[in-house]
Amino acid sequence: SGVRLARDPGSSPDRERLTFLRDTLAGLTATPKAFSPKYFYDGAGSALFEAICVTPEYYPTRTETALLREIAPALAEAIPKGAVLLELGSGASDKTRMLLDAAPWISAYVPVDISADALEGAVARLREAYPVLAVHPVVADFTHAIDVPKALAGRPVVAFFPGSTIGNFTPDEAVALLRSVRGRLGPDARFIVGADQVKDLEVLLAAYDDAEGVTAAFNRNVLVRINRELGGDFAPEAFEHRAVWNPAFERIEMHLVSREAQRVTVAGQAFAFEAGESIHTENSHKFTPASFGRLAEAGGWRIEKEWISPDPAFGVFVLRA
Ligand code: AVJ
Repeated sequence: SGVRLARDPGSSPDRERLTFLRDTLAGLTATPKAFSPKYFYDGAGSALFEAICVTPEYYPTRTETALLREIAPALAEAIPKGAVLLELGSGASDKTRMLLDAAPWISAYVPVDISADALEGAVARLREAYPVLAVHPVVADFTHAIDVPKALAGRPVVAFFPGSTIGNFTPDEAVALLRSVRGRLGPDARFIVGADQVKDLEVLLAAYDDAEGVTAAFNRNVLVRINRELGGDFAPEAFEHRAVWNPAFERIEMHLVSREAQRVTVAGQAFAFEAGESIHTENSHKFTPASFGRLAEAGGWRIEKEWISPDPAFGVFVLRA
């Protein structure tokens, strides 16, 4: 496609592959074994995530989208004239439209995503729908690079972090991310964050283990990606998809559980799995308004406004530095 994507200047496809390799080998050596959820999002993984969003069980996307549509006029009040909207982990950029429509005075949009494939499609669609909006896509791991392009310097910035992606971080990591966004965007910044809420266990578990098996395929896709990009020999079906609630940390965990004792090789290194041994692939923390408020405060922000949808509860928060 004709979409030009800026890259995190500190990165290149070679370095990204090496980081993926190093993190994967470290994760397979660790006890318990674990991967970072950011590696789910190659082209196929981003497409599988979009497919999860339309399963009947996965309520967060449609719930947050409906909430954003409803509160868009109030959110628009938090967006200054001429603002740059910077989105962390923008994916398909579908929810962004709610803000662009409610605040047509947004002058530029900077979607940051780890998946070049997801960005290309999203940007092509956005440029068509919003021809006067300046769109500056950046391919980057947003935990490393969240700078506003130089051409847009001086304009007020509103950061947007929907989808409860903040829940994929441990509290320490989330605080570090909140602090770094605050540090880079300055004292006048606003941060609009979506954060899924603690709720009925059956509803939560079903959302991460849909009947059609889309989430299972999403989870196993990281093994397919390791095989292709790092030279691995995982048999993805030899691992069972499992979603569990961890009450101590108030989070859903996804695991890939080895169905039998087996050996797997990645980049020439062998790793042994016992029957029933798991790779911890994702945390999805769930919040209450109080627990999210404590997190935001530890990250250097205060909650200016908050909205929680009626069941299933999902929160949208406007943070001020
Ligand atoms: C990336 C945070 C939106 O944790 O709910 C969906 C990813 N994982 N199903 C989440 C995901 C399993 C998702 N977010």
